[in-house]
Amino acid sequence: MDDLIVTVAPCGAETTREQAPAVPFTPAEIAAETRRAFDAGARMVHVHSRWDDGTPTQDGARYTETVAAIRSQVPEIIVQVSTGGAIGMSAEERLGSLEAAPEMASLTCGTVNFGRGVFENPAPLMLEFARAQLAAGVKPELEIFDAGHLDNAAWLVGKAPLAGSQHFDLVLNVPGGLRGTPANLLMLAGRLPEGSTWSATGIGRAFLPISATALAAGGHVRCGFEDQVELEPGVRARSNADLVERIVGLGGLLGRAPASPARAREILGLRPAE
Ligand code: KMH
Ligand code: ZN
Repeated sequence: MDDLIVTVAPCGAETTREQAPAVPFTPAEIAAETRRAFDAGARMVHVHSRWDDGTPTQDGARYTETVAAIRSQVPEIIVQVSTGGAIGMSAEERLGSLEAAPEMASLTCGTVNFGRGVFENPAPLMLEFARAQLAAGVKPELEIFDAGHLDNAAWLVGKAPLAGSQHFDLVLNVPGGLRGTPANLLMLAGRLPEGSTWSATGIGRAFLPISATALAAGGHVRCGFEDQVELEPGVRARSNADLVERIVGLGGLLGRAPASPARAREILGLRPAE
């Protein structure tokens, strides 16, 4: 079986308890959901921090606390923090998450309409974020929400050369971004630089078609309450682990099995865990 890296995105910045009653907010809740997701086969966690009432925050101390809780419960998992935060946050605020000393961090490669708002990532911000991540020894995950973002990523890598291979997350079906169709995913995957690694994220109803296409095409997959709250139309996921289990099951049918944590780090060009 070919190696599969499932990333779990347990809460994001936007998902509410009305949408997903089990969405975790506190460091302990996020760590417990991450443990269940790891046991189901997830090998990386995309972390957003929230205050206890669910308000999203990029506060460095809160991220440090959240990442410490995750590492104490799930020492093997790859920790990737968000630098996207929530719409309307300043660049300085968004970079607060790097204080948690993650192995990886997200880096969105362009501005995109995002529901009723605009997720702003102009060129100077992208460059500032790339340089901050390089200086901190953090590997970026280049987030692609639309086709032009791949051109922005190539420009960015020209200005701030990243060490080693590039890793992309192709995010489809954000309202305002590229629609979540298999054809769109294959178009993006076909345009990635030689030697890149990639995962795909199918937002909402694009969960199954995008995940299945990525698995068949050799990509990795991200899922979790940040991205979808239903296992299939009309069937709520009870936990992040339910979503991970669905991907691992689909992967098994398609000849893919969860990589060991050590192999996942090797594939992504990360240092072995201590
Ligand atoms: N919450 C979105 C506005 C990221 O984490 O880098 C941005 C986001 C992307 O979630
Ligand atoms: Zn995110």
